[in-house]
Amino acid sequence: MFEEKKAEWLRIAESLKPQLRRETVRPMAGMPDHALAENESVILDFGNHFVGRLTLKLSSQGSHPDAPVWLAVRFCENARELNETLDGYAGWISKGWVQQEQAHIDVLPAALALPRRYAFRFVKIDVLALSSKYRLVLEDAFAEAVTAADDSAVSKLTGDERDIAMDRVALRTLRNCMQDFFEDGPKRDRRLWLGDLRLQALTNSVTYRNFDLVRRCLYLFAYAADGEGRIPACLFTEPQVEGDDTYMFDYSLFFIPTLLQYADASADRETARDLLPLALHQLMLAEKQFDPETQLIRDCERLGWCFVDWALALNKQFCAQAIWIYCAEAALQLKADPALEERIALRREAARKHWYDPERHLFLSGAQRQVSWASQVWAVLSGIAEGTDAAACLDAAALCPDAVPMVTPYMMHHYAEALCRVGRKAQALKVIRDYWGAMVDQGADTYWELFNPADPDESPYGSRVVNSYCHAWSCTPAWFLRSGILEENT
Ligand code: RAM
Repeated sequence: MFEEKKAEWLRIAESLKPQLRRETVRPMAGMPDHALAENESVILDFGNHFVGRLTLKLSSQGSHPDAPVWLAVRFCENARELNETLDGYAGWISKGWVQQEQAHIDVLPAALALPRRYAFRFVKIDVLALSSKYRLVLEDAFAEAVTAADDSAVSKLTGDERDIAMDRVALRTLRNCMQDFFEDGPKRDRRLWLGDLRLQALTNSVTYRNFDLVRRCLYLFAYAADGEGRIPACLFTEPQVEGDDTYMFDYSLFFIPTLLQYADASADRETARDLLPLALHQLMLAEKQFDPETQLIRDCERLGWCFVDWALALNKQFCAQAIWIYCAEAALQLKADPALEERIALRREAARKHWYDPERHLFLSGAQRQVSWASQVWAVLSGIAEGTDAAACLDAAALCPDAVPMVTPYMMHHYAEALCRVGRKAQALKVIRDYWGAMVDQGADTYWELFNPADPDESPYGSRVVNSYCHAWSCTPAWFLRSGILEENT
């Protein structure tokens, strides 16, 4: 499907590939004031989070080096990573993501230019071996930092100091994820994911306003759609653009609101027109998941069939229905369709009838009738919860200790947005200050992929050593603080 369009879509995407801005940065602290002996370590602190390539200028002191220098170099996005180790790693994603190198240098002086791009604030250098006849001098350390973002495009935020600090960290997060495309995290996975793109594009529209980059990403996804026209959850761009063989019910559908939001923010109606058939096609593909009798979505056992949040215990059935409605509403804004409007109404009604517990004011999910925060949030955002039920279900979740909690900034974004929807703007601001503000209090320069204040070791991957600490989907405080959504009269 859409095969005849693919070459042109790729051409457009590649024509929008950004020129990266480059800046040379040096450590603000940690450069050693003496020549290093075997087994010594140094920690260079670059003073902020950067994405780039590191060069170390090395020389020697003492006799002519009679053995190679053997170094280990470790890159850490924040200070807590400095104490983490790969020993006994039992996570289920590749430990190859941990940002470390080893190098042997035979001849000094030398410039050791590490070839990989890293995301870091701290660089730890361990001198694993020298000979006793010489010491190692670290003459200089610098990195060429890269981003597609133009800092000068962003206006200054005024007002509450804590909000300004939260906004600064949010901007840094988004900026450092803005590379050849909107990456989900410059440490990991360094890929374009649709769920992340949606929130990046939203925040970009009130900050860097780099609409070409959003447009490029929309076209990359369009090109990466498979033979059935299904948009993958994420894609690779190297060695050539290729969709990942991972599909998520919600992520494919989020192409629709992402396209709508882009068209509204950039006023580029032409792209919306060009990609509309592909966007609407995602709704058609989702039809298979519905029971035509009940108008309810069928649940699915496959882990990750629908993402919603990284809470492994979360049942996604209700959220999937709600997200379909949310995306179908976006489709209506792109193109009026009375038949679709009718289907949305039926599915809202079916969801209410089947999953609402009016006594407890809660929306349930799955055969086990699970209570989760996510279901209440999506009930609000989709309009399944209406009138006073909307605020009531959010309140009821707070009173339900067994409700499956939210664990990612991605889910917390949707919670804060749901609070705004029901007019609880002050509460939304409090949630943002408590949640993202707590990361700032813990010294974050950029926001993390995952933050559970109740469990600092939480990781969806079985080990926090592979967690990412500059993660796209957590950049939205800048959107909340700048878009006007928190203002009382909006
Ligand atoms: C992880 C990444 C990414 C996210 C997916 C669903 O692999 O954190 O950002 O979108 O999960």
